[in-house]
Amino acid sequence: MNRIERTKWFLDDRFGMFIHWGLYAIPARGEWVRSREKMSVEDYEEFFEEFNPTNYNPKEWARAAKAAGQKYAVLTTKHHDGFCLFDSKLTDYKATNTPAKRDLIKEYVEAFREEGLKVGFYYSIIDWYHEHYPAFGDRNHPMRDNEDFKDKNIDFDQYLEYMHGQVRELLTNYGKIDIMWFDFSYDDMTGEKWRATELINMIREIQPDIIIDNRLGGNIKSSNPEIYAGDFYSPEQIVPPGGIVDENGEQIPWEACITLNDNWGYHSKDKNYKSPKQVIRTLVECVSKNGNLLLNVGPDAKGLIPDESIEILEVVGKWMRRNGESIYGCTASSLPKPEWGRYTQNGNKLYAHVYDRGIGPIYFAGLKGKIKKARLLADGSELHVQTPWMAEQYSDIESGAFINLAGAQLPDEMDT
Ligand code: FUL
Repeated sequence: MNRIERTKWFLDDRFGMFIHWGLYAIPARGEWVRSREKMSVEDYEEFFEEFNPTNYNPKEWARAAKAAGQKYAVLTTKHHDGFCLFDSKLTDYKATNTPAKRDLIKEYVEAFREEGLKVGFYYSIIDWYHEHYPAFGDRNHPMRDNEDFKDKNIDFDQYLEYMHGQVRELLTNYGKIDIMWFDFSYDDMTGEKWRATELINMIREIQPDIIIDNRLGGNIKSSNPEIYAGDFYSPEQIVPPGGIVDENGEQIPWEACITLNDNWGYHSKDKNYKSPKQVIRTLVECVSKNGNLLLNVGPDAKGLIPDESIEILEVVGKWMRRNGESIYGCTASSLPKPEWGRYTQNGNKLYAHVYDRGIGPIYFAGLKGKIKKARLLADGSELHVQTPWMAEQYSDIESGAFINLAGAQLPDEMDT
């Protein structure tokens, strides 16, 4: 399988749930808390001893994702703090050794599969816990200024063995996995420092169809398959203007990952949530540029997705039930970007996402005589293709068409 074949389902599905969950849900100040607050091993250890998410029910997560119209999910199996949600034989720093005493990844995989969703693993190649992960070589390491760690005997190869070994475990012990989402290479850490090519080859051997993100390093925009570093590009907190193409101008699959508030991991004080309408527009924005949206939730220490997030997902789901056809299987349109909103397209069906309805009919440049019929997607009702009075005096009327939205009921969050 090549990249195009591998990513077919992914680009059709368009919308997924990102889940950041780990010990950091207890301090509830985001997933970087250990580094940002330079917490010592001992300080952080408290959360390990306490971790007991009694409300963890991944079936509920899966149902929330499905009801929102999401088709796949990606969960943090290990974030930068090194804590493993899965029962790794290679470490004691794992959920089965906390009061939780459960392999949280196993339950996640089973629950999401049961709901018919595709399953992805986030795995951090950064590790602030492992004794052979270089504290002084990583400007984000919590121990970076701690003199005790300065001359520590680090054998990075041992860390690489561990990291590769854990990826092997993850892809061997949980059945078929659809996405491997690595995070992240930086600065001078080119892919080879992580032995990325070897890692990717191993992954392909175990799970030939899996798709892999680009964060092991390497240049994803290169058209040379030898140095090609993953299946899709993963812009963070941004929808790349103009989409993403390689050096030959070919489309590269991409997925924007975006938070619902301003944090990935649970943050009890961060109430800066996006509105459902902003989320829907972000999803449309991605698809209108040939991309996916991976929308994040950060469950709390008990294992519950915050109510605010659930409420947003419900509204998005309501919109998706009526308008999902304009998202799934859709791509960018080759038509020029309209002044009033965005287009998505599936074959000869064009979807007009109208953000600014204005007054009077809306104008479709370049489509004169090409619109067979027009329907309001939300309820299937008929819309009229109509040339307004005196339209012949408008400058580019020759090539365009008008659709009258008068009388169309467009509820606030359903303005497609
Ligand atoms: C970043 C990480 O450092 C964040 O914590 C988060 O996981 C995000 C998706 O990727 O690079």
